[in-house]
Amino acid sequence: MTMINAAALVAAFGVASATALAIEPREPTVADCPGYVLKTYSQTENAFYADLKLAGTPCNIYGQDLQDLQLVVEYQTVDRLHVLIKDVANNVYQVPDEVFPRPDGAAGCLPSESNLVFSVVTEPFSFAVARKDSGETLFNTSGSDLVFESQYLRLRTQLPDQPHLYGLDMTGEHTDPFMLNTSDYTRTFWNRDAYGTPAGSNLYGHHDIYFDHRGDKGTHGVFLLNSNGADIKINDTAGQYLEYNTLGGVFDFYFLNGPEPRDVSRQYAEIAKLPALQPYWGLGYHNCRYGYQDAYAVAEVIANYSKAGIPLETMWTDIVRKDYMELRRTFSLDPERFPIERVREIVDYLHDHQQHYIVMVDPAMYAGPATGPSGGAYSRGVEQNVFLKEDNGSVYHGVVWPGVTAFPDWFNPDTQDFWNSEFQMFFDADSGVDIDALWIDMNEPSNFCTYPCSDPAAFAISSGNPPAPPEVRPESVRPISGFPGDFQPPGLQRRAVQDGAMMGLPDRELLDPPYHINNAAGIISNLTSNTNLVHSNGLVMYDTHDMYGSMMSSASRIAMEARRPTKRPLIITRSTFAGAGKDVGHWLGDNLSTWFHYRISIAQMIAFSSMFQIPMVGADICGFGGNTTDSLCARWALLGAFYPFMRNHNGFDSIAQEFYQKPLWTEAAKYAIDYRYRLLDYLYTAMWQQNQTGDPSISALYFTYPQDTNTFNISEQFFFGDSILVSPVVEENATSVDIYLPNDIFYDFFTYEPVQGQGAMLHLDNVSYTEIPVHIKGGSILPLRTNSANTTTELRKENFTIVVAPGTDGAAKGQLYVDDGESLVQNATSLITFDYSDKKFDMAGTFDYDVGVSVDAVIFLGQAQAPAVMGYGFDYNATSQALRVNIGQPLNGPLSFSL
Ligand code: MIG
Repeated sequence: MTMINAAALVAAFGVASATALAIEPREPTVADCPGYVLKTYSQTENAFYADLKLAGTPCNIYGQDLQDLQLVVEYQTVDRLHVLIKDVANNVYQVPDEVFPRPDGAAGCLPSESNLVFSVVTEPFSFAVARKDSGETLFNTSGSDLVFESQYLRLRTQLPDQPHLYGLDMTGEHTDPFMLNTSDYTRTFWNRDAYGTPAGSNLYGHHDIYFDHRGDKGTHGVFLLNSNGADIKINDTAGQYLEYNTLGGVFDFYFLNGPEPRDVSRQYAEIAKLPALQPYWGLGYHNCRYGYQDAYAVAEVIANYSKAGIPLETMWTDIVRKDYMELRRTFSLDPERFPIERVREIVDYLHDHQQHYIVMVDPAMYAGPATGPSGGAYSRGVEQNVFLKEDNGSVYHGVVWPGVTAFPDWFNPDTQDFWNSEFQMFFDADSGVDIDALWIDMNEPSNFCTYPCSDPAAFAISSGNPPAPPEVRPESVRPISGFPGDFQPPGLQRRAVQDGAMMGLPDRELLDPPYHINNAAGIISNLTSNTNLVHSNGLVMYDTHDMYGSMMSSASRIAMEARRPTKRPLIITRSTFAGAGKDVGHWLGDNLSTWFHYRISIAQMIAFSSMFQIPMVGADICGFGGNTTDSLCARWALLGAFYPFMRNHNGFDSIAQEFYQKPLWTEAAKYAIDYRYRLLDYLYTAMWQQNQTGDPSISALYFTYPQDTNTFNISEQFFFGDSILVSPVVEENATSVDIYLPNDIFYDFFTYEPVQGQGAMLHLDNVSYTEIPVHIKGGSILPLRTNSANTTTELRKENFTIVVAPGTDGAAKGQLYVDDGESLVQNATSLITFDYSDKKFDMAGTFDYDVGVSVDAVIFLGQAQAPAVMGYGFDYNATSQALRVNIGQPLNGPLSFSL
């Protein structure tokens, strides 16, 4: 292997760049790039290493071509293949382990055991990944040359025609609400404050994973661990392809075999980490608004909910327009409108009534003198040296809500202490605002100051030149199998963090790189903190920008745990990077009160739950910007009751939309919260299951019916848990909806009547503004609370009713997980399983957590007739074909009986 040291590499670049630029007669394009050739390789039992050498004259289009790369291929598990293409010298920035801990692939798996096969073409270098059993090619880069430059990476994979692709973040693009477009389409990663979540633009998150669903040929996933800005282009001009264009980093791919969609979710969770389990109360109904004028307005809202009889679990307070902060400064209280005594009264009142309180925290600290009860966060931050800095060592200043602000540097090891202590001071239960959970915003990070603040011309710069599609080359594939195993792999270490020194390749154009991604805000430094800022560990914002929100999330989780060490933190963030779900949940940002945003929220929620492993997700119910309408807000209450995170949130200049504002909304919301709460343990169990295994709690129809091609592009229906199919009405003033029912047996959730799905659309009429079509999938058993309650604390005192919905084979299954709902470490838990087959019902499992309630009844659906004799009393309804068996026994041990 040729290893060259960092200094030599830098010198080589200097020469290459000077020469190339001096003699080049015309602007080179990507088509001039020479590609790489695989020179030497070596292998171990489960890994393959190769040297890649630039195959000709550097093209240096958007930076400088790297001469020497290393390919590392690891068979990590039977279903996961890791393919890393990086520089030999390890100078190029890679996502740090502290932000995204790498999965432990050390144990590895033998290629002979793997379900995936890796192969390479040596010249020009390309690689492919295929399924072992069917030979189906999943990924194949032979159609165009690899480009690996200091500020631009490109790799293209061929795909089958008309592929069914999902993921790569959800941008709200209205022409393809769910399945990715396959022609002339770009998805951009560059986290951005995106008011109105405009269609077809980069929004708040960076999740570079796609699911490729090929029906009966299976589903697989491709995850690229890279945090740099990127355009992913999907097109069909040179055969169907998907092309990565990133502003840097390395190609760090994980191929996930599936072959079922849910397998891909689980396999991704092994890399991204399992999502945090949320407190039970966090699944209750939340109300928020930007613009409550003072503490009295907040108190009034709480009182009005109670007067209207709408269960309010949690009241939220925002930052500005007189919301709780003084002059919108984080860690301050407005002394006139939100005096600490009044705020504490509100919090105490809420806590006395089993309700909760949440406020917002923004990362940018007001760069001014101390004010308010715990004012002075900025001066403490300066003293502790925890803010992002300019080259000259002075604190970097941007402009956010409070005015001139400084941004915490989450890579600085002292920032966590600073954050913990600011939280302790401001939110301390004895003297501060005793919040139960946290809302973090503006952490893309957002900056109102356009770059460069004095130069409006910067706005003009937008998308880059799309590279010309090269010809498809014939393959000369050399499969790799049976590694001999006598080779010692070279170290895979990323460079150690060096204090102060800049990390990553030197001499890059960090503020406005030559390749322009399709950032809706223009150049990458616009409306965010400057991308040439250097973190305390030497990493630059150019590379780390998209992780800022995730890092704030992790730091905030630790700070919340420090305040209440025994309780699960609930944190809702706007900006996320891959893997954020292990710490936080997410709301879908500044949507508008439109039917488009109502509908798209379903696809977004499906993506966050089943593809990105951030299952605590929901959109602002009734819409954030603009004015909601009577039917939109009523329908949104009904749909929002099936978001894992159910919150009504509204902008300051919109009409009021708290559910009690209109009788229709009140009626819809009461009904919605009633069924949500009866289903709350079912939802909690689904969330727990995802926390244990990565099985998604919200999913698309094709997850359950992967062979049914009609389901592939359904984005306005979804599964809530494994068993509940939700099919909302999706248009203004409509009282009907066409829904798809796969060829399977379903039961109406509200009437219990069986509905045989025909693999066809079904027209539903007379769906009033306070109703939503919901079906139970045959084969399921649901644990429901018999009655709803006003708070989740009261709900936990309600008995259960078990609903058995037999499948076409007459059998059904379900489970119920119960614990105390909020402790990080549980003393006792119960995992109760339900089974129904051959007319026999069985409840078994563990019952260690004392739920303290009873099973009122077991209701069997789809019963053609009443049983002749039974050990229990029962009621039979011939119309709905539901048989209710009255049990009335404590839920503390097994139960079995036959019909
Ligand atoms: O620039 O805190 O997405 O939910 O109400 C707007 C005020 C700042 C954006 C959030 C929104 C919140 C608002 N914030």
